[in-house]
Amino acid sequence: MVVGLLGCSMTCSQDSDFGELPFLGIEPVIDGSIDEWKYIAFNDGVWDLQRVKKASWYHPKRNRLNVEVSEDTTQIDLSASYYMAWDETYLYLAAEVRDNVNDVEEENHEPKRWYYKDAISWFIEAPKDETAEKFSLGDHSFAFVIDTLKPDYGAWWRHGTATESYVEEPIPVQSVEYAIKMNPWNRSPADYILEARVARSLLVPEQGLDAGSITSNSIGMMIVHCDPDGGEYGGHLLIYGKGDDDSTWSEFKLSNSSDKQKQDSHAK
Ligand SMILES: [Ca+2]
Ligand SMILES: [Ca+2]
Ligand SMILES: [Ca+2]
Ligand SMILES: [Ca+2]
Repeated sequence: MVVGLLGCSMTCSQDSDFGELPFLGIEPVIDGSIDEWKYIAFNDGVWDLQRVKKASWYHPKRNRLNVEVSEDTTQIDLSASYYMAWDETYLYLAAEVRDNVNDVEEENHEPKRWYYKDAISWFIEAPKDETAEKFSLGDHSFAFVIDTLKPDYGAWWRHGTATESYVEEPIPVQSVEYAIKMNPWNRSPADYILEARVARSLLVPEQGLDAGSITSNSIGMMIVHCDPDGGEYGGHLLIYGKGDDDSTWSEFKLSNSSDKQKQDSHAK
């Protein structure tokens, strides 16, 4: 639907309205450096609050950056580039982030409360459908807390099943790998690179579709980037969507793995 409006000149398909997630022909090492695949992945530049404000899905109550008393009120204190790709086994998810405060502790901590901590979550509906749902079957959130101690809740999965919505649990350890590199540019101790991969088998509903059937389909996607900076609910960048209603998430296509020509052009 709206992805063609995002100005994603680098990786958008020429002949459709979809954003397109490239197929990775290499197997990245999940180590917090994304140089080996960032130039192949989908990326549409740097996002911050100023850019989100101009997007069609912007809502001031949901999209906000807290400016705490101790912070420089003239500065945007969070900006990020996101990278996404896939192969037969995994979705690859990464971000390069400039931040001013690393904040992963909170008074009312619960494992599922990644949204009260520095965290990035990719909301994915697979396959994308036309029904407005909130974490029913096919809806997923893969959230990564930017805590280098990698606690049990550091990689979190909110999803739906055939009978339940808002199932909250850690991403099964055998289905996820992630790495966080702090201060990668020697600019701020709160800057980070997140590199992750999640097994696509998690996207397969308990019944119905098999793993292969989503390769030719489109997925819905939204990114939620949380930045509390010591505040309560804190800052949230919502990108490509408006919230838990999956009908607001933007549509992305998983590019055809055999389309080598397109991969080559992405790599340039
Ligand atoms: Ca890497
Ligand atoms: Ca911040
Ligand atoms: Ca839906
Ligand atoms: Ca932060």
